[in-house]
Amino acid sequence: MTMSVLPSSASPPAVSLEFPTGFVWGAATASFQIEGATTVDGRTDSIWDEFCRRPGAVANGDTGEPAADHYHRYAEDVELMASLGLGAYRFSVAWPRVRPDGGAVNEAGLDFYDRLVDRLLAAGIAPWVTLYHWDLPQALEEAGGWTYRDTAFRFADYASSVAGRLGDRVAGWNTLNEPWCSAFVGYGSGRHAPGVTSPAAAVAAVHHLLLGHGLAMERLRAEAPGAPAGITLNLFPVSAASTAAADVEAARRVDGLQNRVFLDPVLRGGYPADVLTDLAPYGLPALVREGDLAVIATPVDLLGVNYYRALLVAAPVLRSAAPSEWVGAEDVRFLPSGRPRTEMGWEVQPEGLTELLLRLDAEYPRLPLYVTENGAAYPDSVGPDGKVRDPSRQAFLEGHLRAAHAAVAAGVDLRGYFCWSLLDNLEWAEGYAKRFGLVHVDFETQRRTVKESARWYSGVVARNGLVE
Ligand code: IFM
Repeated sequence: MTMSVLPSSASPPAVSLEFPTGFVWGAATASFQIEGATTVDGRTDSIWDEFCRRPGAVANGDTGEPAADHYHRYAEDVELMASLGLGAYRFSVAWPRVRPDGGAVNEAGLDFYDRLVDRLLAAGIAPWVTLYHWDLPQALEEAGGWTYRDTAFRFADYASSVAGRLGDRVAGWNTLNEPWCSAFVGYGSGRHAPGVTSPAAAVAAVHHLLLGHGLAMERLRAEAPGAPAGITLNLFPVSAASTAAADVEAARRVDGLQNRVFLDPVLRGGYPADVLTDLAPYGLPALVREGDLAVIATPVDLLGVNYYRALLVAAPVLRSAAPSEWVGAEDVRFLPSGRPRTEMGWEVQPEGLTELLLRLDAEYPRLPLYVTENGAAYPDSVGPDGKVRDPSRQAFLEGHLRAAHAAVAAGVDLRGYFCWSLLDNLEWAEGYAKRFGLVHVDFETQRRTVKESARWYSGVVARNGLVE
């Protein structure tokens, strides 16, 4: 009798981590971060144009010019997407192009997105539109911005203009991108435009952004009934650094401000009771008028999840009066968990994505989820051989796709994944130095170079998943 023994060097059989049929594979960008052409075809200033002019507000004095000059190079960029085999492209529309100064519709501004959408469709790429990725017309800010209730209604009018023109071709809609940043970073810590540092203003912005979301949902339902629509939130698993009551309380506050203050109104029709109490000193209960919560809870077809990392939270040790994003919990501490960090200083925590998706599925059931952003900045450069070798980004993406797959395997209704970002771009107050792209951009020459991680991601897209 003979026995066959596998040689010790034999590799185990390949295991496929396939995603569900019809899974959407894409990449994402945002208007102000890539378009440039800030004064072209009738566009007027957004709050970010104004903010970039403030000395010291943005690293290196960087501005929205030229960004990746996508406004003029969109055809080349669509070709790049097609060459990578992407199935979808999530981009945002610039409000100050479509309604300059927040006023009348500017057809020339809409024409740009019309051309982009048609070009995408011709390349077999599904257009996913975000209506608001932070570029509020400066004129509306001067009238009160998101602290002013009327801005929510102006946003709905703008949403109608976009849906009326593009609604016959768009595959999916996000009303707002990361209202946490717009409210708490824009009006709380002031690290982002419009650079206001007022806790009460931040809280007013939360409610008016949510109201704007609900009003825009109603307009999307009317003007673009065929395509799924929802909101995109930047969500974080939050854990307490210890079981000490003060740390547990700090984690509750952070989870409330970061996650539940947005999730619950949209998906459950009301602010969480503890958050309402926490934010009462800053005026939240008084902002909520009759009927607002029903509008905000207009049913969504999807939740967009932007995931970058998890938060480990501890109670404050010192009190300071510095402006903060953490309204009412200003001096909360965020502790490192000892993982490697990206160029943003953010720890790489792929398992947090599984945890987050499982939590959303458990607490807000039957809701289709899309990862609308996930990615990492690393200090990439073009080598002498013309290649951009970025193994850290590839490892980051692979880890997070495995984590997403683990959630799918556990039964989560995850329907898509958009890598942040298609192109290197203006990383807001960090300027152009932080490169998140799958495609490297030389901002002097505007030359695009496909990074090695993009070639790898292209293979994942082609196989509808990973192979190990
Ligand atoms: O670049 C941003 C994007 O605009 C919103 N989500 C996070 C990204 C990385 O910071």
